Amino acid sequence: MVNSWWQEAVVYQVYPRSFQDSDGDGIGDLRGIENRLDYIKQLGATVIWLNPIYASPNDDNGYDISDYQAIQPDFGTMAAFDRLLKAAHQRGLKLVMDLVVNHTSDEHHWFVESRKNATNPYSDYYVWADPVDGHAPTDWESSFSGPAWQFDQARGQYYLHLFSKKQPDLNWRNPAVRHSVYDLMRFWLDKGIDGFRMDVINMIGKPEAFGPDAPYPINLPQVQDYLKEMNREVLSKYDIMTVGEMPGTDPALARAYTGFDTHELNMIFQFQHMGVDLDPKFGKWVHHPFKLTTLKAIMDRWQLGLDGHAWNSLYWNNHDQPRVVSRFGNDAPEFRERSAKMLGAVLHYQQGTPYIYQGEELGMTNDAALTKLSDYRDIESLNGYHEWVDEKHALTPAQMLTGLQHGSRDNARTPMQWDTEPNAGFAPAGVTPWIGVNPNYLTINAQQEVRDQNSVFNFYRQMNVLRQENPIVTYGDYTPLAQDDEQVWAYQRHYEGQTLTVVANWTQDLLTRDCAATAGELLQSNYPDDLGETLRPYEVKVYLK
Ligand code: TEU
Repeated sequence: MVNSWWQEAVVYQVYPRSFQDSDGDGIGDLRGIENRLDYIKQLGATVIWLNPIYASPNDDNGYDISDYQAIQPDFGTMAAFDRLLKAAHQRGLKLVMDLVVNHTSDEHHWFVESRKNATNPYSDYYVWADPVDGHAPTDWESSFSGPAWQFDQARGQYYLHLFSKKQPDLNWRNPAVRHSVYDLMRFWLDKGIDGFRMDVINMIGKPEAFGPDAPYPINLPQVQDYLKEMNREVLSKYDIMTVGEMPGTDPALARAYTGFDTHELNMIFQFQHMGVDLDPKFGKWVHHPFKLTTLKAIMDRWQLGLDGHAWNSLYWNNHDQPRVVSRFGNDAPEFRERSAKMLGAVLHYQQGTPYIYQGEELGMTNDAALTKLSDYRDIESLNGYHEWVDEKHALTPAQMLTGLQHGSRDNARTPMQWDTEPNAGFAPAGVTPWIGVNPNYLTINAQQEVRDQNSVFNFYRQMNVLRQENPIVTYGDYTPLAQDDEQVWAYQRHYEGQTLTVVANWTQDLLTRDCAATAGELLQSNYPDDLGETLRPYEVKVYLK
């Protein structure tokens, strides 16, 4: 165990487009974030992670970067960034940036040059391959529908894009690419930022040759070589935190990437728990029921598998996931607050660094007003509709629209709900935000929740206070209890003679369980009193002994 500041941190994720518009263009911006730093501080978060704020043609909301050393004009200027960083640091808040270097925008000058011919200095910066029998070299599909290869007339070759065709994959086999990336990392680190969240960083290793047997580029062994080199050349020179976004990774691999003695990254974002409700054929577009025991078993494996060796990142939500209270909780008015608090507690009392996605601390829900295709902005959602409805005719428009309501990333991207003013206080009255405001902002908003001692906000704030006061919350080990229980999630933590017990009812039913009997003093709960063995709907109880 290393006892580093990032293990004791609570991270608050800000999606800049949707956080706070300060200049009335309907798009959130850096000045808006600066104006809201005190709110984040009040919540008790210690680190802010910003989604990409770099220059981008916005095919994928900033995950397609055309200049890593410039600020997206919609968000402000470099001076505004420097001011934000300073203002955060003045409040004792650290700032972590998104690093998107599996791919760039096709409008990045590296790619503009690269596609001209095979002899220029950037020709080998991307993953180019010759056609095989007049076709793409492999049958890989892009994450945003359609083939992962795009034919380019000028070069007479295909380029690889694991995401949109405006996101060509960089060729990490080329040392010049790696050193260009290290340079841009130093640019930001030398400004004093406190770390990076690394986008799909386990996809940067590509096979040497492409053909029917080439392995899909995820977790190839080269990834670890590159990360070790990056650590040696850059990361190890700064006191920072790093978290790699790594779909398709299990605890054993996570230990390889983030083990305390590994010298690669500090943490990863794993995806196994986000897979529980995916349909085998249609993925996130068809609602798939899951069992609580499945979800618990996944989280137990991560808790037990990393304990003492590596460090978990704990998340239910981010800008790619539907809202957790609508997904794993219950967003009906009578259960929303209780279930949001229960979900928060079950996650935050596990071992690891918790990540709170903007609005999660308010119990913000999926947006029931996203009913027509034209309500959506997200490239994955729009392409998914065309793939499943227009091309494959596998889902009807109505089925797909229902799927989008449950699964679209736009559920997380509707504007932050600050108050009951028009546009929920996100943008001035009369302005049309880039994506619609969830109409439930009149009842779910920060202003009311900050004032109300029983709000979801104040429950999260209290969790953060209790974490600071009780090292067991950070460092305790994890023992699952009642693993076969389909309705209750219970576990214990142990640390220096103390025991912390969490018991949570995941249903809207009244249950009776005896595991709370000898658990000690009630540290936190989402009900005003303790009925002992009785568990009310979505009740969570946290005991300390
Ligand atoms: O996401 C990568 C990823 O694996 C998924 O979460 C993705 O959003 C999608 O659901 C795949 O089906 C990262 C970013 O978080 C995401 O916003 C970007 O769109 C993506 O990379 C490409 O940069």
